[in-house]
Amino acid sequence: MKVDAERFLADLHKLRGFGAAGVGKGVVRPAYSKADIAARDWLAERMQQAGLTPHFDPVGNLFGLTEGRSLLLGSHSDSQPEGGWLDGALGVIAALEVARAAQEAGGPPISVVSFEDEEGRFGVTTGSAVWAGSTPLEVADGLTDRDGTGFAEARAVMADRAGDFIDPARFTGYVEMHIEQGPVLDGSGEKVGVVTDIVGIRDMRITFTGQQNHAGTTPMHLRRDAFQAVAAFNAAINARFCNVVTPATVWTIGHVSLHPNASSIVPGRATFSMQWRDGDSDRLARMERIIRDTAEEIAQAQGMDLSYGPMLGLEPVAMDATLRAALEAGAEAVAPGNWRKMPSGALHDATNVARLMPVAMLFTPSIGGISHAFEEDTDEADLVAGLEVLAEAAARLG
Ligand code: HGY
Ligand code: MN
Ligand code: MN
Repeated sequence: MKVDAERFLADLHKLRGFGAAGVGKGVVRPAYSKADIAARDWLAERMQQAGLTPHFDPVGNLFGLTEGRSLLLGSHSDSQPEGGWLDGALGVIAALEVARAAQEAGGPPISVVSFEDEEGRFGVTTGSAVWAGSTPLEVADGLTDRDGTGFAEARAVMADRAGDFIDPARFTGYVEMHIEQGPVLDGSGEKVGVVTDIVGIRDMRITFTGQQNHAGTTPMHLRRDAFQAVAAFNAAINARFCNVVTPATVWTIGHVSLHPNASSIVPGRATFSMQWRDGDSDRLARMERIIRDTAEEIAQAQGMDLSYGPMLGLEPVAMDATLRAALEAGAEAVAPGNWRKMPSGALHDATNVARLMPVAMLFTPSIGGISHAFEEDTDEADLVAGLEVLAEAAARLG
């Protein structure tokens, strides 16, 4: 089969038009938004034109199916609240191009998927987590986004398109191409990364509730200021994690909501996201203990009530040796001596799909290591090199 680089890049730029925003090539295309659904409808059309049968499942995952058993390629086409044009989109459009080229060449059989809510408006990689059974649909339906909208309500918007969940036995394996989203390949000048494993993650919301009060009349020593509790919590865990983490461990408080969020009111309530990632499940568990103990101590010391949202998590996952070997052979063919094996610090749908079938991933460089930001970008020559590696690997596996 022969992939068409121009057709691939044209489709990638077309997808960027859905939800184009901000500076440069930024997009705002969160799961189930108008832009996300319009992009999925367009993708379904492109799948049909490529000779695939489009199929939406009950959570909005879009498959482009070929007949019989096939390799599955893809990623996600939803974005972060502020995202780049390649995160997820690259893997979906590369999959579409490889499947299209395979249709034109009369094989091998390749299907395509764009998972829904990979970026976790509701959970963590929600669409693939439900398909793979890591999150039961009833549990997902109880999740809410940061504005309080429920997953059940959000996915209902696509109900008129939805068929059943696709039987994973249709697929022999899953390969996901993605931008690296970090500085390694950009720093080394290598063209391709073949992923060895994907880190694990834990994510939960924590709420401190104190006493809302007047910011002028309430003496400092009488305050129960929920923001001060968050600030103390953050300082304390940064210090306590020192004994437990490695240089590869990461943790983030990425969303803080203060109530009522006004300059003349001592905040009575603070809800914040606490997320941590590492390649070792035991370390993730030790960090959880520190988080919970620290939150309890601070709540006690500062007169706060403490509550937790549901704890979401995915375990670290190793890539399948056979699929990985096909990607390594593809990388060596396309970029001889100029690729590397590397772990993934970002999470991907492949983590969930690994419960259903063998999975593997390849990375292309990210300029400046920037992602989850409008500035995210990759040289088009590197995007095309990645596409060629994916096609090579698919041909070998086919
Ligand atoms: O956050 C992640 O690692 C992924 O991009 N959802
Ligand atoms: Mn992604
Ligand atoms: Mn992402």
